[in-house]
Amino acid sequence: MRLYTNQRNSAGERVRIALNLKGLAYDYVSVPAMAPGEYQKLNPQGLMPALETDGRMIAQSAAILDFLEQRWPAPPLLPADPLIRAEARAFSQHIAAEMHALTVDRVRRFLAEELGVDEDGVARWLRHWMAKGLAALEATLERRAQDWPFCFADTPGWADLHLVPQLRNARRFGCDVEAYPRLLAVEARCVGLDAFVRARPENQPDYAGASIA
Ligand SMILES: N[C@@H](CCC(=O)N[C@@H](CS)C(=O)NCC(=O)O)C(=O)O
Repeated sequence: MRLYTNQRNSAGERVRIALNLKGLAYDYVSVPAMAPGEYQKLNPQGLMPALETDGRMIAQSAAILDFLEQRWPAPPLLPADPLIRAEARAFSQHIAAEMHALTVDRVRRFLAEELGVDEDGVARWLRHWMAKGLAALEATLERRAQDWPFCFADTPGWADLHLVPQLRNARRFGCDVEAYPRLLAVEARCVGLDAFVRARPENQPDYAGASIA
């Protein structure tokens, strides 16, 4: 398998963590190192990550995670119980669709360069959507059926691999994350684990200093 990504690609970090948790080997392809337009030809969506396998290209981190989970069910990233599984998916989707999608680099650039929003305005936009999202995630963990050490299980999985890269982005946007103790407790349990450590931006071959995506 080949993962098209780059070090700062937080949606790609989700997939890197999943591959590591499942013990799957893959080749890392740094998209910025490709010739201009080459990646778009392989992945018409043009966003990172994408996974190449069996001669096909899968776009979108959620679709890739779904593929990995079905093709290599062990160890599972999703809870077996259908209700808890749905809750883990909803938690993760909130990060991907309601937080990351509104704060990603191309949105920040469009606000600044096309709509003329000044630096302070862009910062307010980012902190608004982040704070709203983090508050919802914290409340979700508070209402869980059980007080698991990770988001929805005794082992790290789907929700945790979404949470960790997003919390890092939140800090870089200047969000105060101290108001979310349950999120921080899960993060603290994840960050030292080998699967998470190996997926971090600074441990990727194309790392070139901290940035947000
Ligand atoms: N919903 C997509 C989001 C992908 C995405 O927005 N990736 C960003 C980096 S985290 C990207 O490719 N940015 C480059 C660009 O916008 O051109 C997923 O989960 O895979």
